[in-house]
Amino acid sequence: MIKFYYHPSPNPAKVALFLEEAGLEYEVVPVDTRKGEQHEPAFLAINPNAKTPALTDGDAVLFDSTAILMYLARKTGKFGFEGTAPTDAEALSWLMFVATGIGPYSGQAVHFKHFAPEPKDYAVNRYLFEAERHWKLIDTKLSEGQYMAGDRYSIVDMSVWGWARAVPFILGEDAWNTLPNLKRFMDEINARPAAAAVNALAKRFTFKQDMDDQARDSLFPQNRRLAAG
Ligand SMILES: N[C@@H](CCC(=O)N[C@@H](CS)C(=O)NCC(=O)O)C(=O)O
Repeated sequence: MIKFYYHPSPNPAKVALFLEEAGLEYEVVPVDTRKGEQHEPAFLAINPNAKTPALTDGDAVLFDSTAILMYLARKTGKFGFEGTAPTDAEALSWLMFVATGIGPYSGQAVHFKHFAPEPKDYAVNRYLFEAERHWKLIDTKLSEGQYMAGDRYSIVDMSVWGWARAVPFILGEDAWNTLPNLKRFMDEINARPAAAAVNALAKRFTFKQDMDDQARDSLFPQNRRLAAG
């Protein structure tokens, strides 16, 4: 049976949506990253990068949400794009744009905006600027069709959905007013039973919420070097 290493944050959410949409059976293994469980040896044996999500399927061991989505699409024959048709090429580009643009830049925007110590104006401006630019590109793409790959619901949409749920936290509470096509897309996906199941999944577990010393040390271990002087 598939084992899904999960935390209720954007990258695992993409995978949770796939698992629910595809109706796959899976066992959830919660990884409480604010308690440092991502650094435990048993988890590092599955994901040496110490981040969620990860997934095992028999002997197959996967980490990185985009790799997992591509694997599951191949395994099930659902929600993927395998060929070299122009639409498949375009979908692949957008999938990687989410993996290498939306995720890392929005993640850093959140880090500097909400968690980094002062002075941070330069970093906040850089990452927020890029995150806003990236989300505008997604919004424009979604003005051209129902989904990221035209009229086909795919892993690109699941990838966008995982991160877009955090748009107000990333860009600000009024962000939906500036991204109407993304808002339309989110309303549509949020209405799907699979999205409701992902929301229910988060409620099955009690993950640490406090951003206290343990959480900061677990999520931002680089700060130990600053403290050491
Ligand atoms: N490229 C990776 C990034 C994974 C990632 O950053 N995961 C976050 C949650 S969205 C995490 O586990 N953070 C805990 C940490 O950084 O210690 C992916 O797409 O899976």
